Amino acid sequence: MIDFDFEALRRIGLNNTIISRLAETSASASGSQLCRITEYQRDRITLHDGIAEFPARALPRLLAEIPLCVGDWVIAETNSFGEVWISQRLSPMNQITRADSPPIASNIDTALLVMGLDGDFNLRRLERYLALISGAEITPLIILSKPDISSDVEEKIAALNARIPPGTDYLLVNGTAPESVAQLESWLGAGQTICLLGSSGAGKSTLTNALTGTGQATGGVRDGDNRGRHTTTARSMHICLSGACIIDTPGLRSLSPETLSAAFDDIESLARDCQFRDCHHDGEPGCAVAGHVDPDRLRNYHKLQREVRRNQQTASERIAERNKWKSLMKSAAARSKQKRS
Ligand SMILES: Nc1nc2c(ncn2[C@@H]2O[C@H](COP(=O)(O)OP(=O)(O)OP(=O)(O)O)[C@@H](O)[C@H]2O)c(=O)[nH]1
Ligand SMILES: [Mg+2]
Ligand SMILES: [Zn+2]
Repeated sequence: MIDFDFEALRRIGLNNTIISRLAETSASASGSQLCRITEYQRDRITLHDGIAEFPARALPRLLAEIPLCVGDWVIAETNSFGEVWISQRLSPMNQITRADSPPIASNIDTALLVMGLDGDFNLRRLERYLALISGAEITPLIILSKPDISSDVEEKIAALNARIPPGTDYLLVNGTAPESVAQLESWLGAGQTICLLGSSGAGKSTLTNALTGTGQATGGVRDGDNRGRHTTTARSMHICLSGACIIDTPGLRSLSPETLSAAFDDIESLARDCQFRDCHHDGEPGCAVAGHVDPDRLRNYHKLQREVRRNQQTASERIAERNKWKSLMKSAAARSKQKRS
């Protein structure tokens, strides 16, 4: 059986459901600890044991079977070199996941769906988030941010009321005003775990800062389209002044031009030596990239670049592009009909 300090772990969200799942874990050597993942990045995991945070790694055989995420409860062991290795994961009481993507967060009591009352306001996107959350059997709470700087607030609220399932709670919260953030109090009891979801720039980190009294980086929104800058790049858990645990996440379309450049800086630095500035690295003369980078990696880079470009397009640009495409298809169809007849 694994030793654990209930009082200390309660601070980071331990509850009876999780304790009952400890029985599923196989008996381990002494030195095994029950911990929670408080930050998950590609190859860097941070654990909390109720007292402090420390870095850890996951055993490859575990990762091959189970994708880990922030909020997971795990068993960790310290080896003779002082390295901490995660050897098991307790099956989560719930998990926020999107198809074909790694899980977003585990063991959540309430999901705060943060949406700006500015240009970010989009009921179809909100419905997608609601479906994601209710599918995971997690209580949603809609946070309508930026009421202080938005127009048509009453119309937007009326449209929201007409659209969301009855009984779904929502609050108007100005994340930059402590008295407004205080409305959240009753969802933030000690030991509760809250997860923030919403597009980049919606105000998730601003809210996290207000609730924890700390400084997650926050970013402005781009002029003109109210879109965010993808300031937050990793999912991380923090402890609120009220004793609740809060998980801040990057805007779900988490690929920004900056993260793409950082992930492919080898390609981008080689590309500076291509003969042509707009080289596509696809057989052009004087290309410094093709042949020097794994072709599959190059293909993936191009694919992700297109994705970033799509994410940056505004809705009207997307519609214009789709219409252009449609009319091209139509004239192509007309041409082939003409040929046949
Ligand atoms: N006036 C006003 N500004 C807000 C409010 N909430 C957030 N902001 C501002 O909006 C900008 C973006 O906020 P963030 O908290 O960084 O947004 P985020 O959701 O964490 O964005 P990502 O990390 O990119 O996913 C910041 O400049 C905030 O100061 C609000 O309720 N009122
Ligand atoms: Mg953020
Ligand atoms: Zn090139």
